[in-house]
Amino acid sequence: MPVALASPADGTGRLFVADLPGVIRVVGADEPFLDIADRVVDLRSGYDERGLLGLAFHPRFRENGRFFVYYSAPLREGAPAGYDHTSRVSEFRAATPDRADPGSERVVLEVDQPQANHNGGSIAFGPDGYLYIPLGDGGGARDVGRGHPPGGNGQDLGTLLGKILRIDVDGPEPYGIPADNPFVGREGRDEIYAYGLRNPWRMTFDAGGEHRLFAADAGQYLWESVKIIVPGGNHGWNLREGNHAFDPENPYVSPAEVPRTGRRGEPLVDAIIEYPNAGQPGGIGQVVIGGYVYRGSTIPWLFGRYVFGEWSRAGAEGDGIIFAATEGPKGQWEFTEVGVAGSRTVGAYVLAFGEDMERELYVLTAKSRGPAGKTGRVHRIVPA
Ligand SMILES: [Ca+2]
Ligand SMILES: [Ca+2]
Repeated sequence: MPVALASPADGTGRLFVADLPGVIRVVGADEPFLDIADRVVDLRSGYDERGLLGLAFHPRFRENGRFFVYYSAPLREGAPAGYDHTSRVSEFRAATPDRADPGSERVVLEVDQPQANHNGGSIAFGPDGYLYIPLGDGGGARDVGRGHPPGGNGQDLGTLLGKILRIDVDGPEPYGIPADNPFVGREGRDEIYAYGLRNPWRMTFDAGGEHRLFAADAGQYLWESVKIIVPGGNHGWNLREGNHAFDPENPYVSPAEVPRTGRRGEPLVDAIIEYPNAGQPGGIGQVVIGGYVYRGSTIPWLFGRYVFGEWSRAGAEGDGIIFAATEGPKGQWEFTEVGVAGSRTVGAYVLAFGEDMERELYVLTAKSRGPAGKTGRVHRIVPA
């Protein structure tokens, strides 16, 4: 079940794919690059949001062999009672160009997870050389319940859940805090880069332009959205679901009055893309899947557009969709479905997207909802 693709700047052009149960493979190679399945929680075969969720190569991987993974580990000792598991970001090193050293693990950061779902995980290095880590609101639904404080994790600056973090993996161990992180010297955990996220499932930097950070944020029941992440910004959850108001006590109806500010009077950042979930009339699909701004050369009409996806139009058949969005004059992006070989769907669940060193794009799919089976595929997106 491929959920992340990464390509190091080592001149080889190799594509590394993270498989949910805990294996990293090089496309075209027989042997795994790294197998840490025994360090990942036991996954439920039918559906699971836990697993090996992210992979990022150090910007100087060619010289230092360092790379980072995000995975769901068994609940650590000392975690709150009744929690589900612990999210772990670890560093590993390559022993040879083709094989990582599984004994080289250095745990960088751990976050206890009250529920199994909403784990984010698509770690990425920014153009500033810092490591960005997306984390969902802890899980469950509505950002309430065990492990969710009054008002929710997304709006609570005292927790790392419901946030995007930014840390320095080249400074002191286990990690350093960039001096210009937005909550250094004021209320809020210093690791926080942005907040108010529900489940940022797939986050990427634009390889061109101003290198903006895009994150899809999976909605609750009504609204799927994509956000451009603002440093220190409050992206709304759970005061908002997408750009609509949200009421955790009445989650199937969007309240008429949309909040404009958070509890400290700070402005809420609007999503750039929003569409209705299939749970409401006219809905498009089940879960938004974050993609990339296309900066490749083989599909000129796509250049500068944000390519993203939908896990499944109807849910049961794995009829995923690919979209392309174009930036509008007022911060709202218009998007349209992209046909795939004459079809409106890719014929499988869309799980994630990937980008190679030439900035061409890939779509990662599976025909099953869970990690069982061998239907996972990595497709290159090419001109029709
Ligand atoms: Ca969780
Ligand atoms: Ca602080």
